[in-house]
Amino acid sequence: MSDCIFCKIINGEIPSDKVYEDEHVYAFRDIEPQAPVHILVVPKEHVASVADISAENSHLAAKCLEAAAKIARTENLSSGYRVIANTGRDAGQTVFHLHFHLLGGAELPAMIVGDAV
Ligand code: DGP
Repeated sequence: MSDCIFCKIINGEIPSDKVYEDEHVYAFRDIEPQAPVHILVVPKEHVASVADISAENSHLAAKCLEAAAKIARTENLSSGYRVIANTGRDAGQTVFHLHFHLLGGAELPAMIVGDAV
């Protein structure tokens, strides 16, 4: 999608601190980190949110989670991490390109990513 910030990051139009890339997935460090390790794992194909996952594209979500597990190993998050997909306005989703926040590197607070209600 031409006006999607994450599509522009994937295409290289906007710079990012890339940590992982494969055929289906691109992962980069969040610009506003909320933990010592805060990485966004996104499918290269534009899917707006978890609400748009279907039988046709669910393999992309699976690829993202597979990549998240790999990245967690390379980032040495063996003591634990959190994977979050804010979905829709009430959940605080601000970028409507499916993304999984991978957070770790410290003991995480109960609420993280997006404002607590
Ligand atoms: P969410 O609120 O779940 O939609 O998370 C969107 C995240 O995207 C938020 O933590 C900040 C991050 N973000 C937004 N714009 C950029 C950007 O241009 N570069 C990077 N690296 N992260 C961004």
